[in-house]
Amino acid sequence: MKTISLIGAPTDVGASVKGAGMGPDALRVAGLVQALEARELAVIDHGNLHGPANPWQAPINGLRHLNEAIDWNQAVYDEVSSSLKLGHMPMMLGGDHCLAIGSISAVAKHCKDTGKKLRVLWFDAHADSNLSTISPTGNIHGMPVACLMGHGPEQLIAYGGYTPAMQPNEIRQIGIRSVDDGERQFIHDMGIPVFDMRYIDEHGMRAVMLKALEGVDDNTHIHVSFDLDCLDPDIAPGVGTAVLGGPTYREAQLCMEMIADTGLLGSLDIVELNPALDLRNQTAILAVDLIESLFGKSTLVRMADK
Ligand code: 5AB
Ligand code: MN
Ligand code: MN
Ligand code: MN
Repeated sequence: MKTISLIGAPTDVGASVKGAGMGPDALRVAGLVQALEARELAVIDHGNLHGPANPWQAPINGLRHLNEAIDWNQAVYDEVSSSLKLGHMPMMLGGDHCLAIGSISAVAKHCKDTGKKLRVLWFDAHADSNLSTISPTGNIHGMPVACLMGHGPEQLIAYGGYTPAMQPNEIRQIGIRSVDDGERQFIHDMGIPVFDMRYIDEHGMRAVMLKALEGVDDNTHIHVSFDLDCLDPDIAPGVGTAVLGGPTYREAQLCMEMIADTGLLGSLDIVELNPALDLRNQTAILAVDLIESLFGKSTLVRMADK
């Protein structure tokens, strides 16, 4: 039986909208543990990590709350690493998306140590590829992809003891529709593969996921970093930085189902849920619904083979 470690990281130090710190508990209230147990998974809920409070300060040298982000990511790195060492599947419950620096650094180190190939599937409305010099906000939740690729403050780029944690060819970004000018250049220069909303509109989600999963094999560890603002705000209003025009309910389900079919999911982040902006916890409930599909709950009724 597969064992899932739930790791709550209740902070919004990387954002400028308050509330993401309540994400882990809203997911628990929405029935996350029970839903996973119903999938015949063993669940260990490690509760919530502890870290510095949000000092709510303006950015300094283009970075808001750097020291707090360093500490939170160290806590996430340590907990995700120990979960992986035990052979469990870590599920990091954010919290804002800056926490993916710690979680993916731990996953990348694990892959390096065990000789696995890494494939990160980054679902997001945003590219999260800002640098302190180009970010319009200084918010570190807009910078995790750049940090993981070795571009960022030195304390955020080498949790595993080396940098970069990840190469551009190890990530696929899906659902992107809000990119800052500086980020556009960075993504281009780095060669990060992006399936933006226009690409999804033109080719369809099935084609996108087939491409995003191209090249994975039995030795691949898939990490899903799910920023809930990837989803259309009509179905997922409980996020701090909503952007019109995201994937529909069915498109999102299809993504989860196609990942489940690979059997290669190794770790997961669920981030950017903001219960203070949600309506009757609907975004958390939707997240749990999608997670069920990611773990193989399928509505598929097979057509009789002819
Ligand atoms: B999220 C913005 N690009 O850098 C910035 O929610 C938004 O983790 C970042 O994707 C959104 O502040 C970060 C304007
Ligand atoms: Mn994000
Ligand atoms: Mn986002
Ligand atoms: Mn956001």
